[in-house]
Amino acid sequence: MLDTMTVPNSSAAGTGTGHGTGHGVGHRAPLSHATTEFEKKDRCGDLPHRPRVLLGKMGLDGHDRGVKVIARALRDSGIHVIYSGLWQTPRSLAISARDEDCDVICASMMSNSHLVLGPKLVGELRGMGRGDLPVYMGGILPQEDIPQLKDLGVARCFTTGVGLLDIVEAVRSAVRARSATIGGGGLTAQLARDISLVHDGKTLRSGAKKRRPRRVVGITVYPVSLKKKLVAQMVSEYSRRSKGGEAGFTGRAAVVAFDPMSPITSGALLGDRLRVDFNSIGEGVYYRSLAISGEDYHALPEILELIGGASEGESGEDGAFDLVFVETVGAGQNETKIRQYVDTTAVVLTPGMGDAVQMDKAGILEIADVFVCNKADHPGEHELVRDLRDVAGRRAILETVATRGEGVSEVLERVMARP
Ligand code: B12
Repeated sequence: MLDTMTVPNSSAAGTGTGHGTGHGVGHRAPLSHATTEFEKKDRCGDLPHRPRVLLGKMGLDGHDRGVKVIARALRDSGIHVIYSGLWQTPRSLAISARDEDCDVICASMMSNSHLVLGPKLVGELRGMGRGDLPVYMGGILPQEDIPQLKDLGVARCFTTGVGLLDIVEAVRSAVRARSATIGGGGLTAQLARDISLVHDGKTLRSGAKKRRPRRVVGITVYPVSLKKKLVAQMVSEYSRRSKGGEAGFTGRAAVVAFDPMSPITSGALLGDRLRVDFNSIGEGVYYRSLAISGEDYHALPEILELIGGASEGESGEDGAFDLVFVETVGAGQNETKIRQYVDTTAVVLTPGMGDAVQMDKAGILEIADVFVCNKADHPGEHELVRDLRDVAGRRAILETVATRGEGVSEVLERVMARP
């Protein structure tokens, strides 16, 4: 069995072929072949917990090929990977790592800004009380810069050509058994740790405050839709209204986003943060990604209470989390369990999703309190709304174009209203 990465095209391995040679396209692999092969295997089952890795790129660096190859290899080794996307700042990466309770940050640097941004990331983590979190850095790192990066606090450096199994091993070596308390890490870091422990069925520290948030909204999709962008927009809108002192909008908003865990490796790719522009949303929002098998939401009630209790009694930027969105894995017609855990369920649909007969089948459409037709600017929208009217009864049908923020306020108002 194959237990390595094979890269038929040498340029894909990033072995140093530069732009001068046409980006290294010497020999083209046939399009019928994947450029990489990697055996899916749980390489982390022996660790105290599934490693959680934040993979990110800081600064104006658009080279995302390598980071995607790493993300897949880590996922296919049983690791939970949170990919933050491009154009992150040292601060946004540090916040993500703290909120997601990661074991390690893997920063991929190809824009020659490693000597500036790497140390800044280390500084941000220390400022947040999570200086214990190791920063690994890889990509185009000249050998002569590596001692300086290490002196400035970067734990490990990797250069192009590093094997994927070596990266998996490095991530494994960063995993330490989780302590129940995080000294000096502040309320949010502690909340993140509490959630990890509860989600993994481990013992929670005594004295953790618990309170169910004022409003818990489930957001699910059928069959596929851009719900993440919609949630990001609603969170932004909530924050704006709450800061403006609008009646009914108090405290802060949080998101718990579930993604599927591989039945083969137990790995997961938690890509939800990609859709949320944390640089503009600010730090007030707590966002947490979690992997689950099927519809196993057994830990959700306690997680919700921990979020609600975490900042209870605090005010302003540190105020309590009064609204929590729960994003489900979605896309299954009979994915209906989430209804038991939330106050209101919004089902997000998109035009062109299927014929009207599908609408009459039992399942996800029955649990909707609100229907949201997203991508309402796409062909087939009128037909979707017409077909939905036949099954919706008195339930609201709202239209949004989440990418432009259109219709978002109406959805937020509807899900906040008491049934
Ligand atoms: C493909 C490529 C591109 C593609 C990018 C496609 C994409 N979506 O990613 C395109 C054509 C768009 C591009 C554009 C540019 N590129 Co270019 N590009 C490359 C090239 C040829 C290969 C990169 C690659 O994909 N490798 C394959 C992947 C699988 O490997 P990898 O990225 O190296 O990742 C591996 C390892 O490095 C490691 N790794 C990477 N990150 C991390 C992180 C951690 C924590 C760990 C553990 C490991 C690790 O693991 C991966 C798997 O082994 C390199 C040269 C080279 N041979 O490296 C230049 C290169 C990276 N590009 C370069 C430059 C300058 C540019 C441009 C600025 C050119 C220009 N003037 O317009 C633009 C900038 C684009 C942007 N928006 O940022 C320079 C960077 C120089 C530097 N930093 O000092 C390089 C090195 C070329 C050179 N020799 O000058 N580029």
